[in-house]
Amino acid sequence: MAFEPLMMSDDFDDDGDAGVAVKTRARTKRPPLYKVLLLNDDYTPMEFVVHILERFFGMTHAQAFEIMLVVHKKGVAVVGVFSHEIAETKVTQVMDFARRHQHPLQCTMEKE
Ligand code: TYC
Repeated sequence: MAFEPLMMSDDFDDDGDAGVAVKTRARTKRPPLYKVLLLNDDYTPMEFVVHILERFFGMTHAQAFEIMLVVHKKGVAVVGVFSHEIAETKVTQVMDFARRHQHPLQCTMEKE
């Protein structure tokens, strides 16, 4: 046949989008952050807590003393915010150090 009708399936846009270009934005989600919390107890010496805050959280003595007092008075304080891996490392470092010195200090993390 000289003029064979063109079938949709031969060539044309038959996917129902009428030729409209649609771009989906690649979603780059920031990873969640985690708060590291220090808990009060009746037995861990204040100076030991101050030392932990200096050693593992890079605080000056004055900052460390201030945060230690917040925990002592309020029961708990956020001592830093980190990626999941770093937060986990901080918690482990604090818990290991406290256990080695036989203090009952507790440190935990929670999603921000
Ligand atoms: N409450 C403790 C005391 O009186 C001091 C302390 C502060 C303990 C902060 C734990 O996370 C803590 N010796």
